[in-house]
Formats: sequence, C-alpha cells, structure tokens
Amino acid sequence: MRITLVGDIHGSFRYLAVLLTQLQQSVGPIDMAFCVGDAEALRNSNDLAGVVGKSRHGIGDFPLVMSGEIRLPFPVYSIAGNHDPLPAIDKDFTGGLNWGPNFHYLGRAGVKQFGSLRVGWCSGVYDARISTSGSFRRTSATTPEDRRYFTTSDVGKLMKGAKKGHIDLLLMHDWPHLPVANRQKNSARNQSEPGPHRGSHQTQAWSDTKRLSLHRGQVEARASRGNPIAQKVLEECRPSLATFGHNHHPWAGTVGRSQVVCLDRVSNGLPAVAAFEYDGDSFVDITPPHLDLPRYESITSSSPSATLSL
Ligand SMILES: [Mn+2]
Repeated sequence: MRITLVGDIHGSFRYLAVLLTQLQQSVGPIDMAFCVGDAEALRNSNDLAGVVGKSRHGIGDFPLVMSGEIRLPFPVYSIAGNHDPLPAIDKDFTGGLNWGPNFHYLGRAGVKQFGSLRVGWCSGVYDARISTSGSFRRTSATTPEDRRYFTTSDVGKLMKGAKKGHIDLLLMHDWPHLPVANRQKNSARNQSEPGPHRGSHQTQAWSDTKRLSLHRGQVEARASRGNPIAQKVLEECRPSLATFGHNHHPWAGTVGRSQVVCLDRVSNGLPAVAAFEYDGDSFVDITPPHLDLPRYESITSSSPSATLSL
C-alpha cells in the first residue's frame, strides 16, 4: 500500500487538496493520508468556538470540503493537535469520526488496523501538570485550554494497544526530544526547496542530523525541544515509522530502529508531506524531490497569518 504523511493543515484544505493531488500525480495512486494534527477541520462556528487561539486562525477552508467545492483525492485520517475542535471531538467520538468527505478524526488515542498497517496514535500536546499526573481526569467541565493536552490515560490507551501487537506507524503531534539545534524559521518556505527526507537533496537545516542513530542519553543531552512522554512512547513502542508535527520544522532521521519524520505545515508545500510504500513489513520513502506547486498565497481562499502559532 501507498500512504502519505501530512503536517499541520491549519485549515488550509484548499492548498492541501492541490498538494495531495500533485503528489498522487507524481508517485501514483495513494491509498490514504495520515495527518499529525492541527488540521483545524472546522465545520461551523461551534467547532471554531472550541479552538484555543481561534481569532488568529478563522474558520479556514473546511466548510468547502463539506460542501464538495474542495475535494480531497483520498481519505485523510487525522489525530488532533492543540488547535483542533477538541470539545466537539471529545463529545462526538464514538470509535471513528467521519468528519467530512474523505476527512476523519481518529480521536484521542488508540491503535487501529488499516489493512496490513497497524497505526498507533496519541492526540494533543504535552503539559507537565496534565500529561504526567495520573490524577488528572478529563470531564465535561474540562476547559478547551486543558483539552489541548494528552493525559496519562490517553498515553496508557496507546501503550496498551502497542503491547498487543507491533505498531507500524506512530502518530503524535508534539515532538519527542530530537537534536535540532535551533529553530530555523522559514527554512522551508520556498516550495521548490526539498523536504527533509530525500537523499542528496538535504537542506542545511537538517543535513547534519540525518541518519543519526540516537540513544536516550545522547538525545536528551542534545535536545532543544520535545517532551519526555513522546520520547518514552517512541522508545517503548519502537514503531517502524513515527511522525510528528506542531513545530512546523521538517526533520528526518532515526531513533533506535524507528524512522522518524517531522513535517512542516501544509502552507509550506512539499516539506509538509512524506510518501511511503509499505509492503507489510517496511516503509520505503517515495517522496518526490520536487512538486510543481502553485504559491500558497495564489491558491488559498482564506489568508491565515504567516506567523501562525504552533
Ligand atoms: Mn500545534
């Protein structure tokens, strides 16, 4: 099967549709996509009201996906980040949310089989208080602010599924500790610039870290971002492939036996996607070195700020 990973969409579904269509034209038929969260698939003002920092983003393009004006070329399965309509996701989730045509939220955390592909995920971002204290319980009274964070119970659900069978693909929004020295803003703004996962086309931002084989001590010593829980999940689940978003910073490498791909946001084009051929055992990166994409500004129907928060 052929899959693609997708970075933070932040409501830019019109550009996502162009990006996925172009990608599919380049690599051949793609079965499905997995998004690392902050999709901001907002159906209505109610969903918008549940997103923290909503005034900065607006409702985005998702209503046009719902009406059929924007057509996603294959199914997109998304975890939630810190800018998704979490009150609605928590309220409506009954084991698989068909949110709109070819767009699905996976819910909080779990493990699910997609054909031969076993996918594990945990939505949300890390908070020292909520993500490490077993006493925190999400209830109907939990604020949208506190819903942004994953709980020990969410992580437990993922780990329980991982114990029952090897996870091929792990999806989380917030990074584990990875050796990225400095955040290089706009390093991948130019869409003709190659993404993080293509052999000789490496950019300076990540070339020195590619193919690093890291052990816990090394990683923590060199880490400038990430959180200890995502690190623990990655090390204990040992997925074949793991992907993260949130930082809008492309990065590729290995941690233990896991291939790790961190993705840029969709408005930055090619660095926001990574395509893989999966043969039931291993993943082969088939992301093309170049896609002939229009400029984001020329295609978007809304104009999210260039300084989107993470
Ligand atoms: Mn985020």
